[in-house]
Amino acid sequence: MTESKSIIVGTAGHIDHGKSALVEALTGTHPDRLAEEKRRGITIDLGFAFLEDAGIRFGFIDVPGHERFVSNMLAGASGLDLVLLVIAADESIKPQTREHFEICRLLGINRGVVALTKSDLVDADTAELARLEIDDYLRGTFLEKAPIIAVSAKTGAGLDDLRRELCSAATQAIGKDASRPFRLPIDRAFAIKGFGAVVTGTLISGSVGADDHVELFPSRQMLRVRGVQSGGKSSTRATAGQRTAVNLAGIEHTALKRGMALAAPNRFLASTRIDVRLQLLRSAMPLKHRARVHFHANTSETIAEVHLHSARELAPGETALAHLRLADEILLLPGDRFITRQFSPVTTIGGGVILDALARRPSAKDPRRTAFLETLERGDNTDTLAAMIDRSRTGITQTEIASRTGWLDAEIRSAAQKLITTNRAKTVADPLLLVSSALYEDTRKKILTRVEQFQRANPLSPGITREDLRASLGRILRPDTFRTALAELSAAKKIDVQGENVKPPGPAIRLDTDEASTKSQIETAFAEAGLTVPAVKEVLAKVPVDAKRADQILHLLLRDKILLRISPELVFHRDALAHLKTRLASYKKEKGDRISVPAFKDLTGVTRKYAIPLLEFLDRERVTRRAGDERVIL
Ligand SMILES: Nc1nc2c(ncn2[C@@H]2O[C@H](COP(=O)(O)OP(=O)(O)OP(=O)(O)O)[C@@H](O)[C@H]2O)c(=O)[nH]1
Ligand SMILES: [Mg+2]
Repeated sequence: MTESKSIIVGTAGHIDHGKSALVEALTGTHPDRLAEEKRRGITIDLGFAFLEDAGIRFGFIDVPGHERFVSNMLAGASGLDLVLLVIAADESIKPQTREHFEICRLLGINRGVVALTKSDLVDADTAELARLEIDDYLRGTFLEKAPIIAVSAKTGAGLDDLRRELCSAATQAIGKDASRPFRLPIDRAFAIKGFGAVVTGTLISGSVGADDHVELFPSRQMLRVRGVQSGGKSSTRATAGQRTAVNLAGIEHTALKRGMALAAPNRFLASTRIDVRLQLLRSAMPLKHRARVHFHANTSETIAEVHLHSARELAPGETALAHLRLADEILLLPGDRFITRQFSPVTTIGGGVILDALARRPSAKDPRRTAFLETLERGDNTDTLAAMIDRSRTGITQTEIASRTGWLDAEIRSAAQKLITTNRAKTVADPLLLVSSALYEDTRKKILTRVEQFQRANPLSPGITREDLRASLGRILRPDTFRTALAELSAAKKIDVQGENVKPPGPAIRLDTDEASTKSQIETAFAEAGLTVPAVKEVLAKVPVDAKRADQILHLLLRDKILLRISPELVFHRDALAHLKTRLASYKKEKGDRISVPAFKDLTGVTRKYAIPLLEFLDRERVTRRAGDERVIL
């Protein structure tokens, strides 16, 4: 059996036009749940009902028509695949017919059916007049060619036609993608005795089943799914496009509410700054830079401050790229739609689509933002990824790409691969870290220049250390980028990496005649002195090169461990120390394993000034161990 298609249909329309009655007539379920709704005969909050017809599983969301409850309507409208625009034949188009329909347009809903309800109350002429008005109103919109079906919830007239048209629209609708990462905006939370916390919502992406781990936004708690229901029945897995109830372990229902969301774990981040394409309705007042608006996206609602990137004001009917600073954290992804409502009085003024859900704070020093957003808006994954890499400056990881785009891992890999094969980006780590080819080339060039420069300034040095080299590259460079560039340059023999040191390729250190004789002069001075070594300063004062170079040559001898520094003042030749160790070994054989400081002085012929640091050195080397006033020879 083929999986049946799941489609979410939402009602829209003015108060009292018969939305709830029509849902009941179609599905057998009256969607009003609250006692207050029943008492007042109006819908206040979202109601739900289900219908299976012609292999299609419909989830109905019934919304309130009252202007005071538009925010509830918005929580339901964002997940729709189809709109059922309900217009009463006896009243025709009224204010919330317009407002709800504008909202559907702004949310990008692109398919639907019009129901001309209460047709039993009007004569043929009135019905025809209503049709003409509706035709006129819908011209140029996504419902221009939609069927307008006259129905009556009271007599049942037209219901079969309406069902047929809903099925045909549902067949054409694209529906939601179960293979994408899981995301469920929450529209209700409650407790069921014996089960605990339950949330419901329209499953807009992916799927969810018992024992899944899910992340709650914006709190980022990890929760376990106890069980799910989809389309009003319990099931092992709910898939995208279904009304879904999720029973959650490890949380009280009081900690859950509309506006939160469940999502695939460790994949997304919550947003507070978003860059968007903002559209202002023709009916709205001009929107000023820095105006505050009510912001609705998915089931959530908050306040946003609008920053226009390139104007002081947005004119009615116009669109612009804008930055919205949200008062609360919300889980949002590029492509998500939103609605803006005027701060006061509260009316719907516009909406739009999210381009960058993790946007930077607006800044005059960011002239490339517009071009960046226009690239994102064009929606080509490869170009989008390239633009994100460039904008990131230091590169972007697999995790960052996933949270910024909502793409599947396979989509990320495919876009990355295209950039790599066309030399637009370079991968420098596994798991994926992509940097722009420009940055990578720049890093390579800088490494070569720094290594050369350093060696020219310090010809006797074994090379610049990795750490100094990395620090000298100036900007915040990711360690992986540096490591990869260094490894590649070394493999290509453009640099020579020895342990911690990096130098230009070629023989280690070329000493000129003076330097070479300085080196042997220093070595000889210490070799001949045995344990009664001279002061370093005295030795360096006699060499034929300047103090700086003399010091570097001394360091060369120390680095190669020909000389050893055992205390800040004392340097010994390695042969002298080796000889000392042999003498201690024979002392142990002849006189036992204990030696006092005076005995050590006698043995070596050195003064106390040398004896103590030497013994401490031997302790460190584990040749001796201190025991009271004496040493044990080990
Ligand atoms: N005669 C007649 N009455 C209808 C029909 N449909 C609905 N009604 C009546 O109209 C009134 C309002 O219907 P509802 O379905 O509650 O209207 P609604 O659009 O859901 O209203 P809100 O949810 O408050 O926006 C009720 O008294 C219904 O019985 C119809 O087709 N014919
Ligand atoms: Mg109703």
